[in-house]
Amino acid sequence: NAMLSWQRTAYHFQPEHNWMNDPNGPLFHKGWYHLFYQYNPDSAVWGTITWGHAVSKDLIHWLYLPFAMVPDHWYDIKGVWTGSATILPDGQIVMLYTGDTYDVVQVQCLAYPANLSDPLLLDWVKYSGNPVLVPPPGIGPKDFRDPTTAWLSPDGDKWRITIGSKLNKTGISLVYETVDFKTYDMLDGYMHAVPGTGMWECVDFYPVSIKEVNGLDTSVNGPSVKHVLKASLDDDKNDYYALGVYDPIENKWIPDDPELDVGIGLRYDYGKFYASKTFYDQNKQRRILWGWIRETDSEDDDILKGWASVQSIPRTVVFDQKTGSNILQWPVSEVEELRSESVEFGNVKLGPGSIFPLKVDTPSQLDIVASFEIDEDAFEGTVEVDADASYSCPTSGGAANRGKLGPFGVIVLGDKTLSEGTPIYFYITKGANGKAETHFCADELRSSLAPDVEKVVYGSKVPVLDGEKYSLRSLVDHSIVESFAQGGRTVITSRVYPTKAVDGAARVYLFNNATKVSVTASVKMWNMGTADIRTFPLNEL
Ligand code: DQQ
Repeated sequence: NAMLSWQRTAYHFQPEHNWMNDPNGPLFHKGWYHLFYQYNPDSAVWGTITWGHAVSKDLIHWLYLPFAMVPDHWYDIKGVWTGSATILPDGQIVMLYTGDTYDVVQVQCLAYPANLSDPLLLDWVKYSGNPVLVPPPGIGPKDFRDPTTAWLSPDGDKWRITIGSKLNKTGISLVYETVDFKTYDMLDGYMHAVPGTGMWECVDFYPVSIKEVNGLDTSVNGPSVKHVLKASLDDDKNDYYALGVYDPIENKWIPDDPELDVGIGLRYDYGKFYASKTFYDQNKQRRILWGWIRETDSEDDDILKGWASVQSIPRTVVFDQKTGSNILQWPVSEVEELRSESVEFGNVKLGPGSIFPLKVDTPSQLDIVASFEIDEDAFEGTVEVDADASYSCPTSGGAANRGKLGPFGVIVLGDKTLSEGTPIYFYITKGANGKAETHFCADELRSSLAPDVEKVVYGSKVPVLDGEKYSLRSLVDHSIVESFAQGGRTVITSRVYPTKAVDGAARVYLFNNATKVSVTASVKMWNMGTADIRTFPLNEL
């Protein structure tokens, strides 16, 4: 199978070889975006982790740099684990990360660039007094990891960080205060705790403006600000967030809606997306989110391919001023640099049970924007008494399961006969009370003829407001499909491994598999180029 080479992505960040997991310490410095990442130099499976390092001018084209940090001290010899960067007002850069010690205790460590005037930040110094934090009394030695970016305390004279942990089955976030990043005081209590959510990995905590569309630096707070608290749940390997308000005096974060608290409510992504991290991009005044997207094929195939995992296309994050109850995620605009020829299909009428092939040149590298309007009369007149109130994408049986008002959407990475294909679609349910709910799903059940890859249906509800069309955007890149509904209210990332619908043999379709309603679709698709991601020739420095 030629090393499964067609699965390699063309414009997602991934190392040349071997295993990658969490994004670490993203930052912008002297004209370059820096991405560090959990990396195993020895194989395509997780192991003793080193910090890989790459830089980019535009978040799309990347140069691999030498490792930033390797496991070489007693306090990180079992792995240089996840961490975050803080840029201080005077321009200094502070990196805090978790070390896995020789006796398997999780400790926090400090590192900084040897030479701030180097735009590439090639050399990193580990502080001689490391570790700077060890697990506090009552916290397990293996439940103390992934420090956040620091924010300023209310007086502006101290820095605060939060670190995820757990007590029995309650996920918690501990907060520490420091002046110099070398010595710390733990604040009383927790910033937040949610029973039943287990260990909180890779906590993220940041402000979003409820009035402006620009991003906010991590220390900003005030009346027109809400705070996002995110935890990566070790128990189910998904990233959950909630919107709330941070009281810096009490050092408490209170969720806007306790029923949508961290770990029991909203997810960043209803597919594969984990251990994510944001940073404030002072270059373009925006907050950018990165996430680790693992493979869902077998470990044997990963070893055969010689690589595993990609990073998501970086996404801007803003508060959704229309719903007021979620964030919006959207691919950074730079990804549009990769767009070349486009094709457009306007007003395609899709009767119940129809399918419409779309012709494109590079079907495995696409940026698809589609919107759908449903036939109002049929919609108004339709009531589903059994009310699919319990409909949920994961248990629905996928796009083959027909309802009166759905599914309709696109099929990507399909072959000529649709023996393979991944439908990305909307499914509307309407109860006897006339109340409609829209679900956004990605169906992998027929995504691959290969037997040993995960094939599930992903998805969740998506708010669709009065007057809005049903709209989606999908970035297709060989073995990954990242899909955004309603401007980024609900997001689904799928890894799929077609065996026939590969490269130029793949096809794209519009479909409407509803039994009752007709749909009018408009779609625009761009061929996506291949990003330049390569080793930086250091001798050219
Ligand atoms: N990955 C790192 C940890 C983190 C986990 C180790 C999340 O620091 O908790 O590779 O994927």
